[in-house]
Amino acid sequence: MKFFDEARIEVVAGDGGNGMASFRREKFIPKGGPDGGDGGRGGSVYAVADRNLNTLIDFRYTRRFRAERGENGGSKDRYGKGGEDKVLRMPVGTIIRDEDSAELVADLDQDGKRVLIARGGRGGLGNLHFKSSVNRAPRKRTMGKEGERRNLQLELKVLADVGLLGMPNAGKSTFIRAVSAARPKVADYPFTTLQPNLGVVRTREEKSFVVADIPGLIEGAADGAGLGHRFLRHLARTNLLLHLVDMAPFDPATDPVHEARAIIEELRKYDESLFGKPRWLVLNKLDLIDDSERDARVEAFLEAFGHQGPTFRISALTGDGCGALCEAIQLHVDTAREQQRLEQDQAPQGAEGADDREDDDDFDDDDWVDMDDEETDTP
Ligand SMILES: Nc1nc2c(ncn2[C@@H]2O[C@H](COP(=O)(O)OP(=O)(O)OP(=O)(O)O)[C@@H](O)[C@H]2O)c(=O)[nH]1
Ligand SMILES: [Mg+2]
Repeated sequence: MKFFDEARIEVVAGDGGNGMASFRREKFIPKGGPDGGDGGRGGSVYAVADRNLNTLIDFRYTRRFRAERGENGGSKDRYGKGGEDKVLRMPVGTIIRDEDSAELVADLDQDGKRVLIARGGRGGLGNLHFKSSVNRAPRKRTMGKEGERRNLQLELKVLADVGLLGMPNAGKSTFIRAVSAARPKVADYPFTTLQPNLGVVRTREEKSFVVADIPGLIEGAADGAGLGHRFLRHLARTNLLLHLVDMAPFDPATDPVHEARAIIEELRKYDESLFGKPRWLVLNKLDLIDDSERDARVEAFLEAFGHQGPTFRISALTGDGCGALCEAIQLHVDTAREQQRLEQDQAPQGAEGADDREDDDDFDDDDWVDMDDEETDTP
């Protein structure tokens, strides 16, 4: 599965309907007043985050989306019907940018979030509006405004709850295979994983979390060694990092403590906020260590490495300890999500830029249309 997904689309909101200019004509009222109604507003285009979607593939095929035009106003005070809105469903995690201005239009980071991406044009005014004591028979009306038209760039940044960190060969991909349905390639050479992979771990029927498996890091990654550290950006939105350590390296000269410290150092160099995230230590490949030695090796490692925080012992290959680890992760993720929900509820509402744009209600001079300049059905 490709981690990053992109698409380019064009959205076109509906134009507003034109205002009408007409006069009442009734049998015994020879000179009726103005009765031209307003045009309807053009439909707008909205983007809505939908957690049931997980790719932008739909937007690769259909690239142009239009909302309906507003109807023109009619005589006899009839208002034009508003055009229907167009609603585009996108996966949670989609980031929408204006391609021309590079402006961030929306970050659909929560299920159900709805953002206006192209505003429908306002309907024109009928001549009914221009009646005054001095002008009882106005012959003016206005045309509907054009709907907004935008070129947008969509980028899906899948939201993983947990990120895997570790040297190449630590067993990250083996772990994600053990606990999820994801099937990244596993092999006994470094840099098997070249693209991030996601796995959904289901701990109960209604409970799950997403793990991101990224390519391994090595000492000097910040300076470009190995694959560099650019894949760390995929972990920016996670709530928890699992630091996998190979406790039984193939080469006996490799010191797990040295390797583990190197990872922490790369993390520190990369980004303060990633470095500050909750990080759990996961000691892997314990099946390769003899029963009689295991406890002593683990204790010696912990003492030398000095990790503060939860530590787990597993074998990604046999699955030993993976169940308990996933239970603990689920609990942590649930708590973090609850915390985020509380913070969101407390945050001031309506900070969503695009939805708050001023209603463009003013008509410019050149919007005026005089009935005398055009063919109409006036008396
Ligand atoms: N015996 C044993 N072997 C393991 C365990 N976990 C992983 N391995 C082996 O270690 C090797 C590397 O595993 P991967 O899962 O590919 O490691 P990785 O961390 O994803 O490596 P990169 O993608 O290269 O960064 C493979 O040969 C696995 O079979 C374990 O718990 N026990
Ligand atoms: Mg791998």
